[in-house]
This record gives sequence, structure tokens and C-alpha cells, in this order.
Amino acid sequence: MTTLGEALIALLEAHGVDTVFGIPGVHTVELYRGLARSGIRHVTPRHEQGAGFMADGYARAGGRPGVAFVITGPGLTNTITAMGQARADSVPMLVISGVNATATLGKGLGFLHELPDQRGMMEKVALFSERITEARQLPGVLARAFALFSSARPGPVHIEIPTDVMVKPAEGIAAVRGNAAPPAPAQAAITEAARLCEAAERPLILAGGGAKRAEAALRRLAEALGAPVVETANARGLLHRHPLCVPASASLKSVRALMADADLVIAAGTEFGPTDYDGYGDGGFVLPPRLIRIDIGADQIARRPATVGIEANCTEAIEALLPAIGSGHAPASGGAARAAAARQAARAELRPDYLAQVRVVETIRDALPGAIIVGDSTQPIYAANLYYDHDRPGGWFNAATGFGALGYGPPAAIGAALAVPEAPVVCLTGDGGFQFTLPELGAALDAEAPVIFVVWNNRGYREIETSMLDVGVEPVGVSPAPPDFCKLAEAYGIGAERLAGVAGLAEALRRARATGKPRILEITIG
Ligand SMILES: Cc1ncc(C[n+]2csc(CCOP(=O)(O)OP(=O)(O)O)c2C)c(N)n1
Ligand SMILES: [Mg+2]
Repeated sequence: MTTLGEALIALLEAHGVDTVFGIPGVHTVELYRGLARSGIRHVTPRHEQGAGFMADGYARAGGRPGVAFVITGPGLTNTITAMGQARADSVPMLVISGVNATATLGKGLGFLHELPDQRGMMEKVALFSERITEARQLPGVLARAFALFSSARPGPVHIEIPTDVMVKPAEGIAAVRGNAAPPAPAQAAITEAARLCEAAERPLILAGGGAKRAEAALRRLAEALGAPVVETANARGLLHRHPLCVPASASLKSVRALMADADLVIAAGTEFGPTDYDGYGDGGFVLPPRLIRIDIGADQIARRPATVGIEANCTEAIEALLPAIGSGHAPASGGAARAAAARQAARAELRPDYLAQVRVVETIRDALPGAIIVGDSTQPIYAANLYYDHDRPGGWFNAATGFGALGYGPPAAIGAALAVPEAPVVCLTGDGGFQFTLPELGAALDAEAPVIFVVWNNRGYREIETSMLDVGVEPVGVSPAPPDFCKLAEAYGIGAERLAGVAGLAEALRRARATGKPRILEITIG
């Protein structure tokens, strides 16, 4: 007999899932019956938040949904933070959990891992949460999840299976093959947008995380229009070193000036989130008056309305827009000069300490070309989110923007390394953030994920201390003592080096990469 738990694994395989991140418990052992025999790799984090963050890093780096298996109750509450992060950054994530036996649900009888209303809790953060009660529901629920991931604005989805349902017979259950595609761009919107593009003398493109897989199309549009391309944190890596690239935050005065000077702004795959556009909370960001928005979701476009909204994925929208712009249209002159001036002014705007930190990140990039750099909320990541030109599309993401969950970096980097084994993966984390998810070092070893953990050790929550000092608050609670990271590495059997400052960082990175194993490089600051 095939059980429902076994059928679920077979369906996941049919949907192309090759890795799940999970911690089993008595409520999910029946999910593992099928897993052991399948081709799916199981990676065990040391905490379910790690499972969620690994699934997130796996999805962002590899472009395929990340899958987590967790137990009911605490396994799922431990995963919520990662789901919040995935929701904020539109990361496709499937979280599959157990739940107590159907007859006990909602009665408050105190069963192991019981929550008052697990699905109700999930519905607040997931795109949808569905309980499986019958085997025949499985294909449809999975098809719905994967259709959402491939055709709409992605995010976390939750499926729960009661323990009494997991063991039900499930013969002859086959996957529903979806052909879900993103909405095709409406011709009327394309025509109107093309007219605006033709009339523009100082066009500008804003690229967000939704554009990170649209590099070739974006480059052609930028060049056809002569438009500088300003990139949010999640878009960095696009158009590396291109004369039109402005890898700087729209929270900077000089970038805002560039935007204000434009007579047409084309926003591709950006929600205009305040952590990118109003990072200092000064309210100084205003939506451009002449605005074309390209977004996969009509509801997203409606939140910050545009002159023209194109509901489509970025590549398809741009590929429809380009031929609609008259073949005689010449690129605006001066685009590269506007971009160069903005780059220079943006860099000059950085505080000297931030500029030094940006140089640290540039050292990492130049030592390991094509690396994926996964960041936590630490000073050099904040600095580089303000200004930094990464060299790999989709290869720069971190928790210092959007939801901003501290501790994201280390597990997300492990997920990234498993998704893209050929790329060097660097986790850049502070001493404070690293302590949130330190035990995942063990998971990196188990899974043979050769992540290079670069620890920016300034002995405390320094960016928060600075925020307190800036507003005259006497710093309290910002100096948690860090452990000896090199001794910790030793305890795990992981190699480590301590660097006093950044001298020698490039060589240390290359040495780390050559080992092909996880490694800690601790940079002691001050
Ligand atoms: C879950 C969570 N808790 C608290 C915070 C607030 N927070 C943001 S950055 C930070 C300090 C991080 O310290 P560290 O990793 O050492 O980086 P540093 O600022 O010292 O470079 C804190 C506490 C957060 N973003 N997320
Ligand atoms: Mg610190």
C-alpha cells in the first residue's frame, strides 16, 4: 500500500523538488517513509528557522522554490520568521508540516505540540494555507502552490497534514502538470508605454528584485532608451560595470536628484519599499509623476499607481515593449553621463566609515569573481546596500532590507551553496547576527556546503548602538559578548582564520575557497 505521506514525496519529485530542509518529529515520521526511498535530498538544520532561511537562500540563488518539512506546533512557529522574510521579498517557499489528528483539532485538549489554530496562524503570513484531509486533494494543492510560484508574485505557502491523514491509503495519485504562466502584457499598456518612452528626453529605469532574472532584456531597454538604471538591494548584480548602471540606493540624495531630474521613470519589479526608497525615514521619496510600472501583480501596481501599469514578468514586458518603440527612436543623449555623475555623487555621499566598509565588500567580490554574497544585518551590508556594484545577477541578497530578520545570513548562505554548488558562496555576517543561527555551522558541515562565513566582529550590535547615540539615547543592551569564533570553528571541526582588519582578506578568501569546505574568516574591528 502507498500511504498519503509517500504519495506526497512522489508528487514533490514530480514537481522537480530535489532538496528539502527539515527536522522530523513524531508528527512527521510518516512523511519520511517515502523520503528515504526517493531521490530527494534531506538537509537537517539545527533549528526550524534555519530550515526556512535555507529554503529561502536555496530559492533566491537557484531560482526554484525552497521546501521545508517541519513538525506541528513549535516546528512551525520556529519557521514563521523565515516565512515572513520570504513573504516580504516574494521568495517561493513551500512549508509542509504535520498537525495533530483531525478529531482533536481546535478542542484545546492539550495534545503534544497543539496550537489553538495552526492554520489560522499560518494564513496570516502564507499566501495560502491548506489542510489535507484526503489523498485526492494532494495533486491539486501542490499544483496550486507551484502555479503560484511560476505565474504570480511568489511567497511562502503552507500545507498541513494531520497525523491520521498521513497514513491513509493513496493509490494511483498522480501529479497535475500545470502550464501556469505569468500574465501576458496587455497590448494597450505596451503601446501607451512605448509612446511615453519615445517622448522621453531624460528617461530612467528603476530595477528591483523582480527584475533580477531579466538582465539581458533590461540591458537592451536601457541601451535603447539611453536610460540610467538605479538598482534596489535585491537588483544588485545586474548590469555590472555597465556605463548606465547606478548601483546605489534611492534613499541617497544624489540618486533622488537623478530621479527627480528624469522626465520618465520605468520601474521594473520594484514595490518601492521604504527600506530601499526611504532608508533614512525622512519621507523625502515621492513617486515620479510620469511612471511606467512593470510588475507581475496588478494589486502591487495598484498600491503605488502609475501612469501606465504593465502586468507581466519583467523579461516578457520589456521584450514586448522594445519592438513597440519605433525603430527610428534614438537613445537619449547623455544617459551614461547622468549615470556616471550619479554614481560619483552617491559614492561621495557615503560616510567615510561606510565607504571603507563598501571597499571590504568590493574586496570580497574581486577576490572571488562570480560569488554569491549572502548578508545579514551588519554594518558592511548596510553600507553596500547604499552603494555597491555586484558582479553576478541575483548574487547579492541580505537581511538588511525589507523584513530584516537578524540571523538570516548563515542558513540562507547554506541554502544558496546547495542550490548553486559551482559558485563560491560568502556569508557576510556580524558577530551579533551570527549568534542567532551559529549552530547551522553543523548543518553546513553535514550538507558539505562550502560557505565562507566572514564575521564582521565589532563586539556588539554596533549599528544599533550608533542609532541610539544619534538620538541621544544612552546605549543599553547593545554589547552582547561574542564567543571566540575560531575556537567555535574548531569545536565543529571547521577551519578558521582571524584577521586583524581587512588586510589579508583577499588571500584568506582564496585560501578558503581552495579548501572546498566551510570556513570562518573572522575580521576583528577596532
Ligand atoms: C530578529 C531581529 N532582532 C533584532 C533586530 C534588530 N537589529 C538589527 S541589526 C542588529 C545588530 C546586529 O549586530 P551585528 O550582527 O553584530 O552587526 P553590527 O551592527 O554590529 O555590524 C539588531 C539587534 C533585527 N533586525 N532582527
Ligand atoms: Mg557586531
